[in-house]
Amino acid sequence: MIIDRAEVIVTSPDRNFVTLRLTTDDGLTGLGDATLNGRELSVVSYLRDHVVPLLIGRDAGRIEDTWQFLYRSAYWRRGPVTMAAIAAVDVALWDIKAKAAGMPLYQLLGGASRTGLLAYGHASGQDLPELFDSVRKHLELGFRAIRIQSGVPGLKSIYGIASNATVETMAGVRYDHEPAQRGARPAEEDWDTRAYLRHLPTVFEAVRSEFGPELPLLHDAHHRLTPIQAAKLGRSLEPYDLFWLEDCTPAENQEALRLVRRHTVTPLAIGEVFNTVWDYQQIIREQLIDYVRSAVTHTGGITHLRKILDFAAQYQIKSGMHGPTDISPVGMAAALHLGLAIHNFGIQEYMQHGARTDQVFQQSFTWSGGLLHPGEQPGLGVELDTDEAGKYPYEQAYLPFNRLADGTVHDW
Ligand code: EZ4
Ligand code: CO
Repeated sequence: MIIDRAEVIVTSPDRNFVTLRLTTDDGLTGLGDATLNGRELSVVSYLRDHVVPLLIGRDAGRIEDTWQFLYRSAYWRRGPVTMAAIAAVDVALWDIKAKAAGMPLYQLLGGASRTGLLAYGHASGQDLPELFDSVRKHLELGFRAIRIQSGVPGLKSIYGIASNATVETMAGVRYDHEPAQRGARPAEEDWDTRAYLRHLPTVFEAVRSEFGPELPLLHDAHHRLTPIQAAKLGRSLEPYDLFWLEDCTPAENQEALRLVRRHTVTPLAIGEVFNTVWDYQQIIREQLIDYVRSAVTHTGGITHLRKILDFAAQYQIKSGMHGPTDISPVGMAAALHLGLAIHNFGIQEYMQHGARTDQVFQQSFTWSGGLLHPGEQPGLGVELDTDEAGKYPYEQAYLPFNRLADGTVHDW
């Protein structure tokens, strides 16, 4: 099993995706997701210009060795571009190994630890009627856990609200948001922390009284709070029994979470923008979080994320892998195989992809009873239709950014 070909495929069916396809001398192919939302072409260059030439002629079976070689031989370590590129190679090699073994990847990772993966969807609304409608639509789609994002009176446009309301998917109509917008410049959104901290508990109170105490509810503060503001929010949401409060601070300063923990028992999830175990070292060891948000795609692949999650397991910290639409179907499949195999699975984020995306990527996962399953095809269970992919060339798109009322740039 020698790597014979390595192609970097960029396609933009509903949004931009970067996929690495490796082919071995005996004709097996493996796919890896390298999509970094809003910075896609930097990973394309990292792969095409610096990694692909090193892969040709390597033994496709040597996954750990290839990971260590790509990480250490670059000298410049870590970072989202590097780690997304390494992730794509790693996942493509796992795909090939599992296909060679004739097994779905989760079998190679130790076999299933559960029958399926609890997944949460994104409900949102500018106001309560819109939000309730969105929650109901998600319940109809079979979700058994739901993230709640709400507009804040006085703020025009904020993270997490479905501004275009609906997107067509294979399953019908998706009712959630897609933050990256096509165009030459990032969109500007506005933010007011005090207004948000006042408003959000009233939203959760209304949702609990409408939908009852049992439904697991989540919320994403999306890095916008200081530690003391995060502590206050966590405490004020305690009566509504959140499954988790996500990214309450940016957590680049890991010890900031100590202050949050001291003041609230609301469970915390962090890490979608992290890319190595070193970003987690302190918050795992000091048990400052409850869920690891990293995606396979952004954390050096299955090889590295598994090490993070095994470390987390020693502290009863569980997985909560990032699963927005900017994780491609290939990255989602990798998450599902890993999540099915590990013992400390917590929950999987699941935003459905658009219908065009599902045509570019032929997938074999299943969704039933609120649970995802990666399916029984050998490997990841995803194939890329290059003719379909070729119909959708790259389109520049950026994530938005925030400004406060006085014009200061704020975390988005
Ligand atoms: O903003 O994936 O929990 N999910 C999120 C996402 C991220 C986007 C960034 O690319 O925070 O919506
Ligand atoms: Co998030």
